[in-house]
Amino acid sequence: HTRLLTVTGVQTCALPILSGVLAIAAGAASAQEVTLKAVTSFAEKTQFSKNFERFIDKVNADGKGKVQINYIGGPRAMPPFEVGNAVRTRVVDIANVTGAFYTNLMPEADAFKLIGKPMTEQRKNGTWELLNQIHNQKLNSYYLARQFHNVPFHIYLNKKPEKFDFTGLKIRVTPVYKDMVEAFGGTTITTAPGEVYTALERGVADGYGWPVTGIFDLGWEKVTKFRLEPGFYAVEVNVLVNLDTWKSLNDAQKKVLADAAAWLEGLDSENEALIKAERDKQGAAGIQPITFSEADSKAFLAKSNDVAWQSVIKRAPETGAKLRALAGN
Ligand code: 173
Repeated sequence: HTRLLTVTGVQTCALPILSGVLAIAAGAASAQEVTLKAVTSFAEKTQFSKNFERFIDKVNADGKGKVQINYIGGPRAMPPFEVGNAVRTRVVDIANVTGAFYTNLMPEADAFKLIGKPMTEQRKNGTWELLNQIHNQKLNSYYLARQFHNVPFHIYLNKKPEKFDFTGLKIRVTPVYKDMVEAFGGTTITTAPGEVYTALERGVADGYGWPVTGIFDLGWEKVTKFRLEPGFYAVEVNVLVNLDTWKSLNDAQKKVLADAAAWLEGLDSENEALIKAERDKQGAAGIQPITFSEADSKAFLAKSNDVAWQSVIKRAPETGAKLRALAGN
């Protein structure tokens, strides 16, 4: 009986020590759960933020005890053209942003639109690696994922041209469309997406560049008459992680993000159906396609491709040429 009591006494005594050790271990484990601050350069819950929001939900589900994402939001929190710099300076840890919004820091970002191969292929043939190196150097960031490689851009218009000629037209652009619109004689005004509606409503712009999907999100169907065919280039919205943040993560944390990134890139398989539905919806909203001959359409695509590569290569001769060789166009 005495022995038992002694044992009990020892246990009673040992327990606080043991639980103290456990508390330290638990403390260390919970210190390993990091929370990353995230922003998106597109309005929340709209086409080009949606999949990033699904990615965040996945990371927060799969990353319990390891890594979590705190979603600050979109352009109401930060102007789109500042997002690249905010990742660079670690004002945020992770961002959903298109290269068109940070060509000032990294001219090669203008080449994304010219690279339309699936990400599985880009990760095999060295494209991802080269773009990651450039992001490391110029944007102090890790190139975690790229979305929408199989979605084209279009020029939407309220005045109908006679041919592939934008002479006399003022068109809202970003760096994605600027060189090509000017090459076809148009005048450009660069704005963030948030200013497109007002520019069209007031007639400050006669048209705008935008992907085939997403124009209903901000009500642009109300101020859009035509969609010029064909679609051109490849949409790109990527997920960047500040490089210091990335390096501070352990392997398990990196794996949660890398696995979610592969899953996010896989969501591009949904785009074909989305594009079809969106074109139908635009038609139902009264937006008419403008089409010209097949030969002229081919020439339009070839010239759009060439002027854009020339522009990239002029600003980034060595890496631009390497990217063009990898893109094969
Ligand atoms: O038109 C734009 O604002 C733009 O460049 C873009 C890029 C990727 C997706 C959507 C829009």
